[in-house]
Amino acid sequence: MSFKRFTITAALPYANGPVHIGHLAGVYVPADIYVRYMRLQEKDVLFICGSDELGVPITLRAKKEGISPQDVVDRYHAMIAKSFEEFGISFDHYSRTSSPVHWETSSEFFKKLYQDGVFTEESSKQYFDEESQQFLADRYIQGTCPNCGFAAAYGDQCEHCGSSLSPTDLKQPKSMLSGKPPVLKETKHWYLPMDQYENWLRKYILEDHREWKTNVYGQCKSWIDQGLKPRAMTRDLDWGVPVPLEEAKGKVLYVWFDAPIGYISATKEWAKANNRNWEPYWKDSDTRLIHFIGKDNIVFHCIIFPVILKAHGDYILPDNVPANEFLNLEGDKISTSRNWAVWLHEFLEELPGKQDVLRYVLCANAPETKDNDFTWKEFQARNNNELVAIFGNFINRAVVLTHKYFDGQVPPMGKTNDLDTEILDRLAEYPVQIGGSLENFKFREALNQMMDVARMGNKYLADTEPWKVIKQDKQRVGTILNLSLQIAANLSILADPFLPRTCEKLRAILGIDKLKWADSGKQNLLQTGNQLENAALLFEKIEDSVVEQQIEKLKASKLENNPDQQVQTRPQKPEITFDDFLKLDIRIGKVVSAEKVAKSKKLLKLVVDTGLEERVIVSGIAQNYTPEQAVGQTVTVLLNLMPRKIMGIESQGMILMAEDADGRFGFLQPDKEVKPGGEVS
Ligand code: B3M
Ligand code: ZN
Repeated sequence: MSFKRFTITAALPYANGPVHIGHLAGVYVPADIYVRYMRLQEKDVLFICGSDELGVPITLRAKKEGISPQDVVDRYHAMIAKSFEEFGISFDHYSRTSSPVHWETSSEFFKKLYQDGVFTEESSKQYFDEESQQFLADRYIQGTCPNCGFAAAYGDQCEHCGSSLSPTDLKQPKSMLSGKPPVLKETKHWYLPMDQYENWLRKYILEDHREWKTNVYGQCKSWIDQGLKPRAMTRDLDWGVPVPLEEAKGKVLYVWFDAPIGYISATKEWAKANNRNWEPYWKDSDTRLIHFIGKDNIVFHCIIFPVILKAHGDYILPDNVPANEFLNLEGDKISTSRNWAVWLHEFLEELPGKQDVLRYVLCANAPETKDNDFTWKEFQARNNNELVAIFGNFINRAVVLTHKYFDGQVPPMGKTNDLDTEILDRLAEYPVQIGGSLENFKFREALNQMMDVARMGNKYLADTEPWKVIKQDKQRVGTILNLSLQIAANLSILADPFLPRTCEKLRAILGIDKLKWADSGKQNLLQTGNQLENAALLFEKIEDSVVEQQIEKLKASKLENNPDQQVQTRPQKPEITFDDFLKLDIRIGKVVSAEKVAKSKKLLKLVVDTGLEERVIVSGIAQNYTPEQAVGQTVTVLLNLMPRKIMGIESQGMILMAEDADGRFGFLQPDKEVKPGGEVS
């Protein structure tokens, strides 16, 4: 089937934190590459996204930071939108689910389904906090895990043993709002009867969309084969779109009901701002709807949202959902709470101008079929060995030689030999190959093919050696350079979806406007006599010190965010012998001076009088003590801990701190004065 227009969506990121490289690699870079490619093909394509600003994830963050949910979403929406813009993620519209159009649209959607009798109504007993007079979301209940005995498991999951739970599975449940045991109370909700759509889903996905990526198809199949259960589309919560029913006062739409509808609301906003009609993009059967998402969102986009759309009846269905797996960081799962991430706003500050490098590395190593790992060493290697040594080097040589021998003017293409013809034939094939890979969502493969064009150019220059030929045959050199520059002009099209900023620079150097995909493969993109600008370096080498600094920063984050410190009433560690204990040299010390560690929120650099000498110790207490408050404090020091480098500073020992389950945090101090050097035993 040939489609007339394309509605491309990228998952709406929760506005409860900034975005990191995992988001970019999994969703936004592939979506943007695809969209840019479609635009180069002059397709009617609409690229939609926005911030997901409702639901429990937002209220949890607000509670943690002690601010209102509105403040949370205002802060992070602005931050996220800016990061996307900086990385060239070229949305036609970036909206937010707190927008009035969205509230109206999702509310109308619910009403229509309700009026058509789609929902089933069910009452069930759920945990209620009598003190704060509200029902508790799963994440607001903590208790003891029935499987492993961990005391701080959540109502939906135990983060200690990983098992997924229901709130009523927890032993000794406690409300996180009041700290009191919650009571079970009857509440009514509106359910989407997923079970009734099982056969329809089997046909829609398992029969009609066998072409979906195997990871996506497999997950859908296993969900369907397990048997689908009705799912509540409403929640007892005070942050969300109110359920538009008299009898549902105080309830809101489930965030996974309203969020995908956010794509539609955003389309309406875009249409209004651009004087266009939104409806064809969602209702005409010749529109192709594609959702770019991460693997944790597959069930919502492939199963629940399509059921909602189908139940409504007026809408087209997703035609493909090219979900990616996850990106890990330096061998560990990316985690917001442990601050184990490369945050985009920090990357922009610390590695300015390197947006395309990150886009490149994340695409080259995208978690398309399995989880992948991002390492700073690989980032450096791909920049230096690929972008600098292949892409940048080829362009630079072609342009510099043209300046040297032809005053920067494109020389005429003379008679071609067999090698030239072979190169030109190959050049003509690349757009088809690359386009084919892109259309199949094989972005890594497409990137590699694009780089093959640059590799071919480099090899051509190495084989033809214009710097030698110039001595006897300037005309031949003209042909070689013309051909090389035509390859460069082709790259300005073929690389554009991947490296948009670089291609803008490249076009400026070549003195050409943005071309179309249909132009690529041709050998006459540059006119003879066309004046080139001076060669500007497209990429620069990244030194060891730059990536080492990033690695150090991550190491420091690991030390600061030792998960053991965050766990409440952690079970006892394995027994040790008395001799083990005697190995520890613990003494009383006094803080002589203190200062903040640059680029760290949590670290202070302390100089401590240990009775033996004054030592530098780096300690993760900056969020609890200012340097002024730390100076003069009596502290307990583990003296004989092997020195470690933290953020480039050698730390000689460790200050022992006490922290309880409520987050109270303080120095360990003797109740009578003990002088520095006093031993703890
Ligand atoms: N905000 C979940 C996530 O960020 C969710 C996606 C919504 S897409 C409609 O993983
Ligand atoms: Zn457990």
